Amino acid sequence: MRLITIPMSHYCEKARWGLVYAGVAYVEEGHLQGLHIRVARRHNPAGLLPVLIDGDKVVADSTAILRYLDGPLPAAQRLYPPMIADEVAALEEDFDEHLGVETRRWVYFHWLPQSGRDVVRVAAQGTPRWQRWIGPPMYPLLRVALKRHLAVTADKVRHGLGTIEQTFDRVAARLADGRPYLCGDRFTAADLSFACMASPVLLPPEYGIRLPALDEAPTSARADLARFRAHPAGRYALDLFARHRRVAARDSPHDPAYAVTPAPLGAP
Ligand SMILES: N[C@@H](CCC(=O)N[C@@H](CS)C(=O)NCC(=O)O)C(=O)O
Repeated sequence: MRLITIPMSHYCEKARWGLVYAGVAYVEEGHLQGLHIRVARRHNPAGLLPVLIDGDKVVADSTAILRYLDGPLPAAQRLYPPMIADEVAALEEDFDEHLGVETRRWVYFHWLPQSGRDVVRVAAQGTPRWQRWIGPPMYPLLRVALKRHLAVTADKVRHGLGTIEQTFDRVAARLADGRPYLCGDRFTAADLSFACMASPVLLPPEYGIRLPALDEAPTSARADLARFRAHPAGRYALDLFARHRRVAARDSPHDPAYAVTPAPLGAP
């Protein structure tokens, strides 16, 4: 299978995690944001990534990809267990459509003012050499385009922080009865999606590309990062990454010059 991504995207991380979880061999084809458009539109009229290509099948959207991969899995491993499928789907939809949109806006708000070299070094991991080369000089343009495209304004980010906090509080409240996972006693697409959609405000070390450590993050972002990491829901998401995000080293888009030590494999 081929997974076409914007490597930094948390929706693409969701698809990547799904592929590794399903034990499927795949090759990732990453594109720097802005330079993804032509290839994305070729497969998905909406121009959004991730897109999974399996022979002549084209599956666009991270949720559709997880569902596609889930079909053949043994019952005990399914991310959408039939008995609780509606509950899982409702949580996943909420995380994707609200939490994920606001964590993405938040991350761009803090990272876009950084230097093109620093941003592209992270964002262009796993992209073609020419994109890594052209990224820094085209960054001033990219910054303006992304800011406008994603409506990255101080007001919206302030409002979005409220959405992130409320979602984290709801997740913590769900877990407060001692259940091991959001929908009970097994790992589902709701957990996977929460961990991915929360990842921009947590920067988990097991993410599919190397994300900056706390002391490499912009100063303006550090207080929020520390607060979300310490929140019970943030700790939960970080723990999901540590225990459930298996690393497929061969297919990972890590740039060797910016490599991360793979996390130990956790039990599913
Ligand atoms: N609902 C979609 C959202 C995908 C999405 O928003 N992808 C972003 C990357 S974070 C993208 O492709 N943006 C490019 C664009 O808007 O042109 C999914 O779950 O796959």
